[in-house]
Amino acid sequence: MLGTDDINQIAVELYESERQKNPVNNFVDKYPQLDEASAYKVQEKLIEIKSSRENTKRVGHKLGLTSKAKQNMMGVHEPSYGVLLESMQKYEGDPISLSGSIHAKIEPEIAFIFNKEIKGPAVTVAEVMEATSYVMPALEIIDSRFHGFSFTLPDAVSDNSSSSLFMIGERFQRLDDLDLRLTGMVLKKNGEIMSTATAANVMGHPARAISWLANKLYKVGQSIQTGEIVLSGSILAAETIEPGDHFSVSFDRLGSVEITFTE
Ligand code: OOG
Ligand code: MG
Repeated sequence: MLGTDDINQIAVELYESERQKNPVNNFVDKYPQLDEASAYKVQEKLIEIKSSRENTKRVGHKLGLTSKAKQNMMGVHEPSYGVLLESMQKYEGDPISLSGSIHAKIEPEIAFIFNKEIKGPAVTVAEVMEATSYVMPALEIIDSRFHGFSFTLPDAVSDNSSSSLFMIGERFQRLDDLDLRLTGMVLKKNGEIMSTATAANVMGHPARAISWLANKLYKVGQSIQTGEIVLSGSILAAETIEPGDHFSVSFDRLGSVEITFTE
Protein backbone atom coordinates (compact mmCIF):
# COMPACT_ATOMS: atom_id res chain seq x y z
CA MET A 1 0.00 0.00 0.00
CA LEU A 2 1.27 3.43 -0.96
CA GLY A 3 1.60 6.20 1.65
CA THR A 4 -0.78 9.17 1.71
CA ASP A 5 1.80 11.65 0.39
CA ASP A 6 2.51 9.52 -2.68
CA ILE A 7 -1.22 8.95 -3.24
CA ASN A 8 -1.84 12.70 -3.19
CA GLN A 9 1.17 13.39 -5.41
CA ILE A 10 -0.02 10.97 -8.13
CA ALA A 11 -3.54 12.44 -8.02
CA VAL A 12 -2.17 15.97 -8.51
CA GLU A 13 0.04 14.84 -11.41
CA LEU A 14 -2.92 13.16 -13.12
CA TYR A 15 -5.11 16.22 -12.61
CA GLU A 16 -2.43 18.49 -14.10
CA SER A 17 -1.79 16.08 -16.96
CA GLU A 18 -5.45 16.25 -17.96
CA ARG A 19 -5.66 20.01 -17.56
CA GLN A 20 -2.49 20.70 -19.56
CA LYS A 21 -3.01 17.84 -22.04
CA ASN A 22 0.46 16.68 -21.20
CA PRO A 23 0.73 12.88 -20.93
CA VAL A 24 2.67 11.27 -18.08
CA ASN A 25 4.62 8.02 -17.64
CA ASN A 26 3.09 5.02 -15.89
CA PHE A 27 3.31 5.36 -12.14
CA VAL A 28 3.85 1.68 -11.33
CA ASP A 29 7.49 1.97 -12.41
CA LYS A 30 8.22 4.87 -10.07
CA TYR A 31 5.97 3.62 -7.27
CA PRO A 32 6.19 -0.21 -7.12
CA GLN A 33 3.83 -0.15 -4.14
CA LEU A 34 1.02 1.24 -6.29
CA ASP A 35 -1.28 -1.77 -6.01
CA GLU A 36 -4.96 -1.87 -6.94
CA ALA A 37 -6.18 -0.77 -3.50
CA SER A 38 -3.79 2.22 -3.47
CA ALA A 39 -4.87 3.08 -7.02
CA TYR A 40 -8.53 3.37 -5.95
CA LYS A 41 -7.35 5.77 -3.23
CA VAL A 42 -5.54 7.85 -5.85
CA GLN A 43 -8.77 7.85 -7.88
CA GLU A 44 -10.76 9.08 -4.87
CA LYS A 45 -8.26 11.89 -4.33
CA LEU A 46 -8.28 12.81 -8.03
CA ILE A 47 -12.10 13.02 -8.00
CA GLU A 48 -11.98 15.15 -4.86
CA ILE A 49 -9.56 17.60 -6.56
CA LYS A 50 -11.50 17.63 -9.84
CA SER A 51 -14.92 18.11 -8.27
CA SER A 52 -13.81 20.93 -6.01
CA ARG A 53 -11.70 22.81 -8.60
CA GLU A 54 -14.30 22.40 -11.34
CA ASN A 55 -17.26 22.88 -9.03
CA THR A 56 -19.03 19.73 -10.15
CA LYS A 57 -20.51 16.67 -8.50
CA ARG A 58 -20.75 12.90 -8.84
CA VAL A 59 -23.54 11.54 -11.03
CA GLY A 60 -22.58 7.88 -11.22
CA HIS A 61 -19.98 5.28 -12.07
CA LYS A 62 -18.34 3.75 -15.12
CA LEU A 63 -17.07 0.26 -15.62
CA GLY A 64 -14.02 -0.41 -17.73
CA LEU A 65 -12.51 -3.48 -19.32
CA THR A 66 -15.65 -5.58 -18.98
CA SER A 67 -15.42 -7.13 -22.47
CA LYS A 68 -12.76 -9.46 -23.88
CA ALA A 69 -12.43 -7.06 -26.81
CA LYS A 70 -11.35 -4.22 -24.50
CA GLN A 71 -9.23 -6.43 -22.23
CA ASN A 72 -7.30 -7.82 -25.20
CA MET A 73 -6.92 -4.36 -26.72
CA MET A 74 -5.37 -2.92 -23.55
CA GLY A 75 -3.58 -6.06 -22.33
CA VAL A 76 -5.33 -5.73 -18.96
CA HIS A 77 -7.46 -8.73 -18.07
CA GLU A 78 -9.55 -7.48 -15.17
CA PRO A 79 -12.38 -4.95 -14.98
CA SER A 80 -11.99 -1.57 -13.31
CA TYR A 81 -14.33 1.23 -12.32
CA GLY A 82 -14.32 5.01 -12.18
CA VAL A 83 -16.48 7.95 -11.15
CA LEU A 84 -18.75 9.92 -13.50
CA LEU A 85 -18.96 13.65 -12.76
CA GLU A 86 -21.69 15.98 -13.96
CA SER A 87 -19.09 17.96 -15.94
CA MET A 88 -18.33 14.84 -18.04
CA GLN A 89 -21.89 14.50 -19.34
CA LYS A 90 -22.75 15.74 -22.82
CA TYR A 91 -26.18 15.77 -24.42
CA GLU A 92 -27.35 14.74 -27.87
CA GLY A 93 -26.78 17.55 -30.30
CA ASP A 94 -23.85 18.97 -28.32
CA PRO A 95 -20.88 19.20 -30.69
CA ILE A 96 -17.88 17.73 -28.93
CA SER A 97 -14.51 19.35 -29.25
CA LEU A 98 -11.38 17.21 -29.23
CA SER A 99 -9.33 20.19 -28.08
CA GLY A 100 -9.65 19.13 -24.44
CA SER A 101 -8.29 15.62 -24.91
CA ILE A 102 -4.88 14.02 -25.43
CA HIS A 103 -5.82 11.03 -27.61
CA ALA A 104 -9.54 10.40 -27.22
CA LYS A 105 -11.26 7.17 -28.26
CA ILE A 106 -14.93 6.25 -28.41
CA GLU A 107 -16.80 3.24 -27.03
CA PRO A 108 -20.38 1.91 -27.48
CA GLU A 109 -21.97 1.03 -24.14
CA ILE A 110 -25.25 0.40 -22.36
CA ALA A 111 -26.06 2.77 -19.47
CA PHE A 112 -28.20 1.80 -16.46
CA ILE A 113 -30.14 3.88 -13.98
CA PHE A 114 -31.54 2.47 -10.73
CA ASN A 115 -34.62 2.86 -8.54
CA LYS A 116 -32.92 1.74 -5.34
CA GLU A 117 -29.53 1.50 -3.71
CA ILE A 118 -27.48 -1.51 -4.81
CA LYS A 119 -25.18 -2.57 -2.05
CA GLY A 120 -22.80 -5.55 -1.83
CA PRO A 121 -21.23 -7.76 -0.68
CA ALA A 122 -23.09 -10.40 -2.71
CA VAL A 123 -25.34 -8.62 -5.23
CA THR A 124 -26.68 -10.99 -7.91
CA VAL A 125 -27.59 -10.32 -11.54
CA ALA A 126 -31.26 -10.82 -10.60
CA GLU A 127 -31.00 -8.09 -7.94
CA VAL A 128 -29.47 -5.71 -10.47
CA MET A 129 -32.31 -6.46 -12.91
CA GLU A 130 -34.84 -5.84 -10.13
CA ALA A 131 -33.25 -2.48 -9.22
CA THR A 132 -32.94 -1.22 -12.81
CA SER A 133 -35.31 1.58 -13.80
CA TYR A 134 -34.09 1.99 -17.36
CA VAL A 135 -31.31 1.13 -19.76
CA MET A 136 -30.11 3.63 -22.36
CA PRO A 137 -27.73 3.56 -25.34
CA ALA A 138 -24.48 5.36 -24.57
CA LEU A 139 -21.24 6.51 -26.11
CA GLU A 140 -18.27 7.02 -23.84
CA ILE A 141 -15.31 9.15 -24.89
CA ILE A 142 -12.27 7.88 -23.05
CA ASP A 143 -8.86 9.48 -22.85
CA SER A 144 -5.73 8.31 -21.09
CA ARG A 145 -3.34 10.59 -19.32
CA PHE A 146 -0.57 8.06 -20.06
CA HIS A 147 1.80 8.21 -23.03
CA GLY A 148 0.66 6.00 -25.87
CA PHE A 149 -2.61 5.13 -24.10
CA SER A 150 -0.58 2.40 -22.40
CA PHE A 151 -0.94 1.36 -18.76
CA THR A 152 -1.22 -1.38 -16.14
CA LEU A 153 -4.43 -1.89 -14.12
CA PRO A 154 -3.30 0.28 -11.14
CA ASP A 155 -2.25 3.08 -13.52
CA ALA A 156 -5.62 3.07 -15.29
CA VAL A 157 -7.52 2.87 -12.00
CA SER A 158 -5.58 5.88 -10.66
CA ASP A 159 -6.51 7.74 -13.86
CA ASN A 160 -10.24 7.23 -13.10
CA SER A 161 -10.34 4.41 -15.64
CA SER A 162 -9.56 6.76 -18.56
CA SER A 163 -12.79 8.70 -18.17
CA SER A 164 -13.30 11.86 -20.20
CA LEU A 165 -16.88 12.47 -21.42
CA PHE A 166 -20.05 10.46 -21.96
CA MET A 167 -23.38 10.83 -23.69
CA ILE A 168 -26.50 8.79 -23.07
CA GLY A 169 -29.39 8.51 -25.51
CA GLU A 170 -32.66 10.11 -24.51
CA ARG A 171 -34.75 6.99 -25.00
CA PHE A 172 -35.23 5.33 -21.62
CA GLN A 173 -36.09 1.66 -22.03
CA ARG A 174 -37.46 -0.53 -19.24
CA LEU A 175 -35.89 -3.96 -18.99
CA ASP A 176 -39.27 -5.79 -18.99
CA ASP A 177 -38.75 -8.95 -20.99
CA LEU A 178 -35.64 -7.66 -22.74
CA ASP A 179 -32.85 -10.21 -23.05
CA LEU A 180 -29.90 -7.82 -22.94
CA ARG A 181 -27.45 -10.59 -23.80
CA LEU A 182 -28.95 -10.75 -27.27
CA THR A 183 -29.39 -7.00 -27.73
CA GLY A 184 -27.66 -6.33 -31.03
CA MET A 185 -25.75 -3.13 -31.84
CA VAL A 186 -24.25 -1.46 -34.89
CA LEU A 187 -21.46 1.12 -34.56
CA LYS A 188 -21.02 3.48 -37.50
CA LYS A 189 -18.30 6.01 -38.24
CA ASN A 190 -19.08 8.58 -40.92
CA GLY A 191 -21.96 6.41 -42.14
CA GLU A 192 -19.85 3.29 -42.51
CA ILE A 193 -20.32 0.21 -40.31
CA MET A 194 -17.27 -0.24 -38.07
CA SER A 195 -18.50 -3.16 -36.00
CA THR A 196 -21.51 -5.10 -34.83
CA ALA A 197 -22.00 -7.16 -31.66
CA THR A 198 -24.44 -8.20 -28.99
CA ALA A 199 -24.27 -6.98 -25.40
CA ALA A 200 -23.31 -10.47 -24.15
CA ASN A 201 -19.75 -9.27 -24.91
CA VAL A 202 -19.96 -7.47 -21.55
CA MET A 203 -19.34 -10.27 -19.03
CA GLY A 204 -22.04 -12.46 -20.59
CA HIS A 205 -24.69 -9.91 -19.52
CA PRO A 206 -24.17 -6.18 -18.83
CA ALA A 207 -26.06 -6.57 -15.51
CA ARG A 208 -23.27 -8.90 -14.39
CA ALA A 209 -20.84 -5.99 -14.76
CA ILE A 210 -23.11 -3.90 -12.52
CA SER A 211 -23.18 -6.65 -9.86
CA TRP A 212 -19.37 -6.83 -10.04
CA LEU A 213 -19.26 -3.06 -9.45
CA ALA A 214 -21.63 -3.17 -6.47
CA ASN A 215 -19.63 -5.96 -4.84
CA LYS A 216 -16.33 -4.21 -5.50
CA LEU A 217 -17.62 -0.86 -4.14
CA TYR A 218 -18.74 -2.64 -0.98
CA LYS A 219 -15.10 -3.39 -0.17
CA VAL A 220 -14.41 0.34 0.15
CA GLY A 221 -17.65 1.09 1.99
CA GLN A 222 -19.53 2.41 -1.07
CA SER A 223 -22.62 1.42 -3.04
CA ILE A 224 -24.54 2.38 -6.18
CA GLN A 225 -27.09 5.04 -5.19
CA THR A 226 -30.67 5.49 -6.37
CA GLY A 227 -30.72 7.58 -9.55
CA GLU A 228 -27.04 7.17 -10.36
CA ILE A 229 -25.98 6.48 -13.95
CA VAL A 230 -23.71 3.50 -14.51
CA LEU A 231 -21.92 2.80 -17.79
CA SER A 232 -21.50 -0.97 -18.05
CA GLY A 233 -18.34 -0.90 -20.20
CA SER A 234 -17.47 -0.97 -23.86
CA ILE A 235 -19.02 -3.82 -25.83
CA LEU A 236 -16.21 -3.59 -28.38
CA ALA A 237 -12.67 -2.29 -28.86
CA ALA A 238 -12.50 1.52 -28.66
CA GLU A 239 -12.22 3.46 -31.95
CA THR A 240 -9.87 6.40 -32.51
CA ILE A 241 -11.48 9.78 -33.31
CA GLU A 242 -10.43 12.51 -35.76
CA PRO A 243 -11.91 16.02 -35.87
CA GLY A 244 -14.99 16.00 -38.11
CA ASP A 245 -15.85 12.36 -37.38
CA HIS A 246 -19.46 11.38 -36.79
CA PHE A 247 -20.22 8.25 -34.77
CA SER A 248 -23.53 6.55 -34.09
CA VAL A 249 -24.48 3.47 -32.15
CA SER A 250 -27.88 1.82 -32.68
CA PHE A 251 -29.21 -0.91 -30.45
CA ASP A 252 -32.10 -3.27 -30.98
CA ARG A 253 -35.02 -1.89 -28.90
CA LEU A 254 -32.88 0.66 -27.01
CA GLY A 255 -32.59 3.31 -29.70
CA SER A 256 -29.45 5.10 -30.73
CA VAL A 257 -27.10 7.92 -29.86
CA GLU A 258 -24.79 9.93 -32.10
CA ILE A 259 -21.95 12.42 -31.79
CA THR A 260 -20.10 14.76 -34.14
CA PHE A 261 -16.58 15.82 -33.16
CA THR A 262 -15.03 19.18 -33.91
CA GLU A 263 -11.38 20.36 -33.74
C1 OOG B 1 -9.77 1.81 -19.51
C2 OOG B 1 -11.24 2.17 -19.46
C3 OOG B 1 -12.01 1.26 -20.35
C4 OOG B 1 -14.30 0.49 -21.08
O1 OOG B 1 -15.47 0.76 -21.33
O2 OOG B 1 -13.80 -0.64 -21.28
C5 OOG B 1 -13.45 1.58 -20.53
C6 OOG B 1 -9.20 1.97 -20.89
O3 OOG B 1 -9.30 1.04 -21.68
O4 OOG B 1 -8.65 3.02 -21.19
O5 OOG B 1 -13.97 2.65 -20.31
MG1 MG C 1 -15.95 2.79 -21.25
